Amino acid sequence: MDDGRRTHFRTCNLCEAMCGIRIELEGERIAGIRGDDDDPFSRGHVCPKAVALKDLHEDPDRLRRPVRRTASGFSEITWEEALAEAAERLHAVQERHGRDALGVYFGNPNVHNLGALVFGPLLLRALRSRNRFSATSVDQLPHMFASYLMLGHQLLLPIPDIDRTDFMLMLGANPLASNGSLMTAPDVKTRLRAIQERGGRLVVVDPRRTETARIADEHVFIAPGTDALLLWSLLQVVLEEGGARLGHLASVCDGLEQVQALARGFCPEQTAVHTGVPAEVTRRLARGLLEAGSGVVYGRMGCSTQAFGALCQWAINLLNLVTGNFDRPGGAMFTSPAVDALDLPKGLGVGRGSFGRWRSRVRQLPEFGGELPVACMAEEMLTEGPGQIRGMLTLAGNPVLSTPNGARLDEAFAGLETYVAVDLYVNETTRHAHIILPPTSPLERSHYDLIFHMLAVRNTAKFSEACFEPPADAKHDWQILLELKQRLEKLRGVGVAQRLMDEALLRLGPDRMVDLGLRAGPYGGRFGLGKDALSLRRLRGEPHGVDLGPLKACLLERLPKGRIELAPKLLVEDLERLRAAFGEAAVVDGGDARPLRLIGRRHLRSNNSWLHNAERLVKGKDRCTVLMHPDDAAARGVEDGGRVQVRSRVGMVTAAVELTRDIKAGVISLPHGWGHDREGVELRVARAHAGVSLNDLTDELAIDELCGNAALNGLEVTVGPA
Ligand SMILES: Nc1nc2c(c(=O)[nH]1)N[C@H]1C(S)=C(S)[C@@H](COP(=O)(O)OP(=O)(O)OC[C@H]3O[C@@H](n4cnc5c(=O)[nH]c(N)nc54)[C@H](O)[C@@H]3O)O[C@H]1N2
Ligand SMILES: Nc1nc2c(c(=O)[nH]1)N[C@H]1C(S)=C(S)[C@@H](COP(=O)(O)OP(=O)(O)OC[C@H]3O[C@@H](n4cnc5c(=O)[nH]c(N)nc54)[C@H](O)[C@@H]3O)O[C@H]1N2
Ligand code: SF4
Ligand SMILES: [Mo]
Repeated sequence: MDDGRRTHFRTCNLCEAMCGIRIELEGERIAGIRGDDDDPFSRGHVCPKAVALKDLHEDPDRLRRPVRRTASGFSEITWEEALAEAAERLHAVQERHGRDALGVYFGNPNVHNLGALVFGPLLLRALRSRNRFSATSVDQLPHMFASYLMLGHQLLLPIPDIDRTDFMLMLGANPLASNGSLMTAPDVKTRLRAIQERGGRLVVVDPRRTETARIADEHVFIAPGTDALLLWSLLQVVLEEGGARLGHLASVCDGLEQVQALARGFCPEQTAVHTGVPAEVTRRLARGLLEAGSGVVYGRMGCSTQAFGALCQWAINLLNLVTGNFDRPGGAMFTSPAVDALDLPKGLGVGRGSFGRWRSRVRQLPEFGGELPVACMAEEMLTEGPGQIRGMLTLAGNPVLSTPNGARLDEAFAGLETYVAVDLYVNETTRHAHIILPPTSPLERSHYDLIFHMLAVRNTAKFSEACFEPPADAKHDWQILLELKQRLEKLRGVGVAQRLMDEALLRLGPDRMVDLGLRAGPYGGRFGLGKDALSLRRLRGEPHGVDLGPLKACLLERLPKGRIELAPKLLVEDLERLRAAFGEAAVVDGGDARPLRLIGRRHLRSNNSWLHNAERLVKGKDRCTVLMHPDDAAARGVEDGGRVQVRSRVGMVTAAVELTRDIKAGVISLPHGWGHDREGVELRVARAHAGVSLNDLTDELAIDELCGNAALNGLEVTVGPA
């Protein structure tokens, strides 16, 4: 329009909820950001972080040009200099010390970034290092592990059909703060309330009475790290009282008898002493699940990042299976995404998964899906000897704040021979980089959610155009990654064919890949030409997105091997570890001077380790506080509002304490992603609201020993007045 006003519609890419947003523009200025009422999925909902897209775009601390670290801080250099030096450095480390001497960390924002998802894996593969790490192993690894072993594909993840369920049993998740995870459900609060409005029930199991627990019909306190026991007791009651109702999946399931036999060992009366959940409550919950028209058990971070995360996700799948709620409306369902990463031509899609093909050098932790657990990253850098990591490449991540024993990792990064980062900021990790390559801002890119459409509670498709034309000298993540790959291969003397291929990909870009995926997918007519067939062109004409309907039963078509393994050997064997761990130890009931158990928490206005540089998201009362039960405080001489020292095997932090009966006695909570007050961090606002890092307390030795995921929750700590 002539006055320079326009409205731009897109999807917010900050968390998993995929909210549609409406950006009002006056020339190049963002006049406002609000929810898009016409988005068929999010229906106008947004959270306070959506407006932070403006802050992020305009943030003077956000890097716009590549920088090199010098004795007096970072200084800007040209892209040519930066890419050439970055490639030479990465190449030199591998030449000098071998391929595995270069480690890579692939951070969380990559999964919210179309270009990085499409082209990042090409660079990662080209590096041919076994020392690949990502946020997966401080997150959803157990879900992928269980799907890999039970269903034959790591990304065939069950999604709770919350829009139709009559009974939802939620463990270790707080969607009212997180907006949902492995459950893309914009406006989740309204969706949860709707369960109640149609006469259903929501039950939350959590060591803290969370925002979500407050709106639930029932909240059950549990001792951290004991969910696997509760879940197996639920299985015991369900199988004893309801029998196995595998329904339409009965003929493809193997191992039912073994599961039935195993469940007998987990009477609710026996597990209650450890979980703190009374046996009658467990029985009531099991009956609730059996009696509901449809029901679903859903467990997330609290259940995933703990010592028995894989056992938890296995048991959750089993509960949904044996109650007949797997792949059934109102239960745990599977998406039929418009771009199906499970079904793309080889090389482009996501592999079925792998486990234990190699092990980490120092601690012998197993590979999963081509990656090693990030809990062993620091020791691989710090332990001398052949195969030691001497150089790192981090892509959109901040592992110093995000992974266990961050302080040790901090020290490890400081000592590297080479470190190249692709990131928007000089954060707690990238401050150690020799070169930082900054991508465009999210509003300067097109977007399609390759991952979150696959994890959504409804089938939809939406493509977002870039809101702004990027500056002439800016590069997208995917361009940086592909150009790095090209330069590395040139240094290695890779053949012409490969180079031509990369040239072609650089010209093609990620949008064309989305088009290919859409046309190859279930709504694209499998390359047919139907008028309504989904294509990029069609999505471009529908800026609010396209609704493809509720989830459909589709598992039988999607199972790669056509069978479901109910009792995978690795998981069955791991039950021994669970039994051994809870042989004699008594429940943590708090109120005395024994060590406490530390858990994390999220806040609506935070996003992992970043977005704290947006004033409007950090202003107000300090959020990086310790929550503690008054009885535990009294036993330690701690006063409300005072400061406490929290100590673990690996570190100590000091923070303000808030006393509350909303946390189970014996447990304390501290949020993660804070601790910005480190030398060299270039985040002015965040530094003024620094907080302390939870991951200076979490222990890299605390892992789920089966799959290697970090056990961030349930750590033993001691607390006293500061
Ligand atoms: N104790 C504890 N620790 C946790 C958790 C917990 O619950 N408790 N949660 C864990 C979970 S679930 C996760 S996913 C991890 C996340 O941890 P990380 O993988 O480290 O991810 P973030 O903290 O989101 O990384 C933020 C960095 O990515 C950069 N960035 C953002 N967008 C882009 C982009 O488009 N391109 C590029 N190149 N860079 C970008 C930002 O500038 C910022 O520096 O933290 C984990 N750590
Ligand atoms: N605002 C905001 N939204 C986010 C993020 C963010 O940082 N901020 N991060 C995004 C990311 S990367 C992810 S992975 C998702 C995570 O989304 P969620 O899985 O919903 O994560 P949390 O909010 O950390 O909720 C975990 C809950 O587990 C509880 N808990 C801790 N230990 C245990 C235990 O042993 N057993 C049980 N039953 N419960 C336990 C905690 O008290 C907490 O309430 O959120 C995403 N959305
Ligand atoms: S809930 Fe998530 S996707 Fe929606 S506006 Fe907030 S940050 Fe963006
Ligand atoms: Mo995450």
